[in-house]
Amino acid sequence: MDEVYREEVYHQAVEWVLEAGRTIRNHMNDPLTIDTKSNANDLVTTMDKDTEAFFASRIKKKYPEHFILSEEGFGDEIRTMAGTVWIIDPIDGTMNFVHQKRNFAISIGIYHDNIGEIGLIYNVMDDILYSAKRGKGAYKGETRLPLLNQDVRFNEAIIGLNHFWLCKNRLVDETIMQQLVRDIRGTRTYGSAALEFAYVAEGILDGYLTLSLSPWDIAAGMVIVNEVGGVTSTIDGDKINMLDKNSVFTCNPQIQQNILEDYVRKARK
Ligand code: 2AM
Ligand code: CA
Ligand code: CA
Ligand code: CA
Repeated sequence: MDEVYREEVYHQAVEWVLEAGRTIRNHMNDPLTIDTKSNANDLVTTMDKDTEAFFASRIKKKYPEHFILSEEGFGDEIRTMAGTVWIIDPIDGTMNFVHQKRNFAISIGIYHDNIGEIGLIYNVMDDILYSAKRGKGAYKGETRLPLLNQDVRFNEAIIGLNHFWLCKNRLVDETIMQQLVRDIRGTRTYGSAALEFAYVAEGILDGYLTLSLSPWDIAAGMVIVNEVGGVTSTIDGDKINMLDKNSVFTCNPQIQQNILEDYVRKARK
């Protein structure tokens, strides 16, 4: 993607994200229509749909040649990552949006020919924008994020981890994952994959491990984490496929092998 063009798209995307965030904040106390999707705990609200519709209409009008891959159905049927693709989660952390009224984010990754060029994760209620352009570093607001700590040791790591890892599940032996929890310094569960990626980039989490995420949960985060020297793969260490669901481990590279080889690989069913 041409640098001047990328800069233009970046500024436009930031403007739309901030505008969408403002709208969400202004309607935070409106009555919500909440539906469920795949199961009773998989929520979607009118705010998720309205926010996605906002992005889709703006993008289609200004960039008719771009594609949209998004959660709530306003995007395109994408079968290839060729060209410019906006990968959008209008509200990441819908359960937090509904129940906690905080700790949710707008997540937008802009990819060109399958390469992540722009990542934006906007913590709406805290008004904090994490952003990155490939090769240009990652930012929290106006502040450039430093490269990840080279000295972090496995037993000092704090890992974002959903509690389902510790319940009986189809992917891993939970007893080995319980041992991992004992061996590291601590775990956190924030309930927004995008924010957990942002925290890995910020260095306040050393990794984030998750069983099954969609492209829109991770597209922006991968660009941002990459810019501070972090790495993202499936839990088997394979490359992420942006057209499918993936298990995900994003982390400081210092702890990647430890966790994937010594725990996840042994726990893998
Ligand atoms: P969402 O809020 O956009 O659905 C919650 O731990 C994290 O997992 C959120 O980032 C959430 O994104 C994501 N997630 C992905 N698939 C989910 C599902 N089926 N149900 C609930 N959360 C899901
Ligand atoms: Ca959802
Ligand atoms: Ca999501
Ligand atoms: Ca969502």
